[in-house]
Amino acid sequence: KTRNGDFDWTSYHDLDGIYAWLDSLAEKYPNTVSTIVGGKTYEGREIRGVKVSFGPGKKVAFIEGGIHAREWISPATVTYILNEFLTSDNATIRAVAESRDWHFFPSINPDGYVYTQRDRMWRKTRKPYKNCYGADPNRNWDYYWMHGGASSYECSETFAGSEAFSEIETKSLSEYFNTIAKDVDVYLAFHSFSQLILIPFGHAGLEVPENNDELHRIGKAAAESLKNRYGTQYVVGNIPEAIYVASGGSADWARGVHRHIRIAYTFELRDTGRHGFLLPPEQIIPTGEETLDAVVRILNEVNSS
Ligand code: ING
Ligand code: ZN
Repeated sequence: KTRNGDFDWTSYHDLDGIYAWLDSLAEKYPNTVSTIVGGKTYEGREIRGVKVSFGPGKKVAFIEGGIHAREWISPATVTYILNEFLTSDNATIRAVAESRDWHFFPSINPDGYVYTQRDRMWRKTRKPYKNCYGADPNRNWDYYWMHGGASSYECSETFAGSEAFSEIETKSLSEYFNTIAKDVDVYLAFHSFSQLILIPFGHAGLEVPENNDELHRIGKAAAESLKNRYGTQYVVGNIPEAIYVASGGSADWARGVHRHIRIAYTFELRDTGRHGFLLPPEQIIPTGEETLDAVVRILNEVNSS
C-alpha cells in the first residue's frame, strides 16, 4: 500500500505526522494496535511507538528506527513495515505478522529528528554538553561502552556520552525494554546508509555471538530475499568486518545483556552513497518493499528453525 488514512510513503513525514499516524492506527485497529511510550527525551518529548498484537501468548519482536536523526529513510521504512503488517493480504506477510507481538518505535531520537528540519545532517541527541550539543545514542548503551569506535570528545559525531546511558533517550528506552525483554526473541534496528545487514558485536576484540553461524545464515537469506525484489545488493557481516569497530550500539546491548535474545540485526538501508542520507522520497516505497521482504524472511527462518 502507498497510503493509510492521512499518511503515505511518497514523502518524508515530520515527528508530529508520524505520532499522529500512530494514534490513528490505534483508533482504526483498536483490537490490534495500542500506542506505547518507550521513554522520554532531553527536550521533554515522548518516545512513542505502537504495540501490534493479533492474539495472546506470542513472543515479541522489537523494531527501532531513527536513533540517528538524519537517517530519514529509517522511520519511513519502519512505518512502511508496520503498515504492511496491519493491511497486507499476502498470506506469507500475514502469517509472519501474526507470529509475534510487535513493538514498533519508528523514531527513538525525537529531539534530533525534529532538529533535522532545521539542520538536515544532525545525527545525535540534543542534550547540551560543555562545548557542543548531543551524544551519539548508538554509542551510549551499556554493553562494552567506550570499547572502541566511540569518542570521549563531546563535539565528535560519535561522542559516546559522559557515561553509559547518559542520554535520557537510551536510558529510558532501555528501562522500558527491560520490562518486556523476557518475551523478546528478535531485535531489529534500522539505520542508513550502506546496504548492510550487521551482526553483533561491534566493540573491539572481535567477540561474536554464540549463534554467529545462525545469524550469518539467516542474514544471508534475508539479503537474498531483499535482492530478489529490485536487485539491491546487501553485504552481511559482523559489525567490525562489515563497517567498523563501534561500541555501545543498541542491538549489541539487547543481544549482549539479554542473552536469550538470539536474533539481533542492525540494517543499514539504501543507498551506497550516491544520495546517502538524502535518499529521494521516490525510493521510500521500494526501500520499504525490499526491506519488508528481508524482515519477513528473517522471521520465517526463525519460526522454522
Ligand atoms: N552506522 C552505524 C553507526 O552507529 C553501527 C553502524 C551499527 C555501529 C550497529 C554499531 C552498531 O555508526 C550508521 N550509519 O549510523
Ligand atoms: Zn545510524
